[in-house]
Amino acid sequence: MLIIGEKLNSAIPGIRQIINDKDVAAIQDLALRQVAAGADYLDLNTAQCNEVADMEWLVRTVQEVTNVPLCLDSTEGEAIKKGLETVKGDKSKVIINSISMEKKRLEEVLPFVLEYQCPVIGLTVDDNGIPKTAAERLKITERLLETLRQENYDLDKVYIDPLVLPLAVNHTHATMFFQCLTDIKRLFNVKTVSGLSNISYNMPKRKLINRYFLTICMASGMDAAILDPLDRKIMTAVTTADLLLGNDRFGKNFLKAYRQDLLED
Ligand code: THG
Repeated sequence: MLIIGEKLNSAIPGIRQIINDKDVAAIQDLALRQVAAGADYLDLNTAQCNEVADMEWLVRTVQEVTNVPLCLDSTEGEAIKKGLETVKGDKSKVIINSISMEKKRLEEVLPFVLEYQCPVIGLTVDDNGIPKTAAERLKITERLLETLRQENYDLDKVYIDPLVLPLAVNHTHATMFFQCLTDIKRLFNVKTVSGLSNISYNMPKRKLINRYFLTICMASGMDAAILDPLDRKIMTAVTTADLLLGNDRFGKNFLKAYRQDLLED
């Protein structure tokens, strides 16, 4: 499964401070530690700061120390634009996080997806909000994919995020999410992604719930996750689930993680 490291997000209070302080060493340390821990991509979010200017600074600062591809996490066209302009190297590798069927967001961000032909995360939300049922989320997925198809965009580059809602609000939120993942694969054959941690909102033992949720999502066909790669237990769950799901030929990655003493009981 593709790992998108979540740590460089201004919604995390400590990170907001680091971005406001322009603490280059702290950002670069977090970038390098996430990559060393197995992140395939780094998510960058400056929404709680001076979004556009800080996105430019963050992209530059991260790319000074690593070539790992970036996932630009913003709902604002201007921040995505600035991020893309700043990225050096292959811009068509950048994941744009995200578009949706919300009219304003689609109009603002879609042009950059098309200009650079980037992979894109599509949220199952429209101007009526996040639908309550799996069926309605599939309808939005269908409309989003149709919009992209009309623009001759390669649908292999789409990651649909069916959006996790807290279990504490409704005990069916997790099963509905698994249903979305399997249905999106079966009906549309596109990739899926999730941010996971909303599932445990307002519950004790959040990390425990997140970890079990992750493995069921993987078994339901999830292709990518935005998570904290510095959490050894969640990374152990990813490595072990990939082994069990037949995504790890000869157990090569599992054995490598074992030899590096990365697997936690
Ligand atoms: N979907 C998409 N994008 C997203 C989300 C999503 N972007 C934002 C968010 N959800 C995913 N990113 C984060 C980033 C940080 C945390 C949660 C989600 C967070 N981190 C704590 C920390 O680092 O201190 C705790 C980490 C931990 O559990 O160990 O809370 O859903 N498309």
